[in-house]
Amino acid sequence: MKKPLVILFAMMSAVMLLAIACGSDEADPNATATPAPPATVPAGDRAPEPTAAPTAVPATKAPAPVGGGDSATLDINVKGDALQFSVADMFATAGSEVSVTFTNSSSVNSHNWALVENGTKDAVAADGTGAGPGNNWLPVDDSRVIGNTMVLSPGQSDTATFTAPAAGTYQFVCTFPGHNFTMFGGFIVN
Ligand SMILES: [Cu+2]
Repeated sequence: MKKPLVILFAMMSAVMLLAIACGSDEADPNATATPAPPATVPAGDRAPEPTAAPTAVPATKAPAPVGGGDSATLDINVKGDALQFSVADMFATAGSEVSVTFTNSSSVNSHNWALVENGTKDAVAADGTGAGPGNNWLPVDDSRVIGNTMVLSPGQSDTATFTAPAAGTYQFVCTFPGHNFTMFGGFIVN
């Protein structure tokens, strides 16, 4: 009777050990096996794509710097026969090549368009009056004048081309004698 009991205990303990072992085995695989596959599979699938992408990116970045110099075309007119420009402010980007086309649609007045340092429009116009119509009513080789059109008779147009100066506020003005007091605006460089 003793031997069968020992065997029975041995069998019972073996079953318990199996149950414990199986119980712990079932808990571990569920915890570790499930997260593992998703983490490895996508990594393997995505691996080839990043390798191809870096090759294509430098190719697209290369053309961009080629067109580095900005350019802008601005149009401005007058308000009929009034001594006023058609716009109050104009805008440009520092260092860009700017073309300002000024059309004088007045039927009676002559005008010009000049870009000058901020706060100098009246002084430049006064000196322009001294320079006379032969110089487009503008002082010659004056550092305050950044760009300008010719003096335009009614119906004419002309384009002033210049490099936009450093960021800041400047003025545009008509320097035909007497016009500078009402015929001007702000030129903002960003
Ligand atoms: Cu004018």
